[in-house]
Amino acid sequence: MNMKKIAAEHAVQYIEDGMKVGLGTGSTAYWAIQKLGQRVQEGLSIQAVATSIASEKLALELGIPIIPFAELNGLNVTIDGADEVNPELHLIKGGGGALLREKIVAYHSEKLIIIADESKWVPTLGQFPLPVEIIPFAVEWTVQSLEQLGCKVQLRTEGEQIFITDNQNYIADCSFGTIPSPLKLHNDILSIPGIVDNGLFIGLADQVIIGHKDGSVEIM
Ligand code: ABF
Repeated sequence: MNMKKIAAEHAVQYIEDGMKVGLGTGSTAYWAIQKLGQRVQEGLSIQAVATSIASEKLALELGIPIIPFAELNGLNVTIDGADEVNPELHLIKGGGGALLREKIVAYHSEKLIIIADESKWVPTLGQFPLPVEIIPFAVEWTVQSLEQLGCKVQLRTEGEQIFITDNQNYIADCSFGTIPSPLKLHNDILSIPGIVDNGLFIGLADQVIIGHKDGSVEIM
């Protein structure tokens, strides 16, 4: 059973004619975009924005209309993946490198539906290294400031090169091991100059759909 696909296809059932929809990024959101594309080809009428260049490209290939942000006053719903989800529905996102666009789009959505396989459900956030988007200027100092918050920092690479986000920034992957106070950490990180945003999504998710090995979905 493809747990990501099951969760994604369940979420797409909630999309109705006329909705303004945010398209997530990653291998789970991929299945949601595929299913939405199929529904659009069958006659569903939606307007969409994407959280990454990759998702926008996929959506356009499938015939999903991508609308300029200036022409939309917010969104009805966004469907996106996550790297970790805790029982309060706080999230770690950004493993795919798109956390900033994902957070902007989530913030402007009436509803954020998170889709994930069962491995993403955790009692406490932090096992997954927290992605932090940082600007390249004085990156060494920004990394030092992050380390002072008690994590080990790895600047993300892609092959031999430093990974560059869609916004021309870097990603620092910060291993905390455990994050007992996500809101405090979120605010502490954002107080460091040079940091654009981080992958903690606090109070943004409205619903989480988990796909299980046996083919069932669980809705939180
Ligand atoms: C995006 O894709 C990210 O925020 C998250 O990092 C990632 C989830 O990965 P996947 O769906 O590929 O498992 O939603």
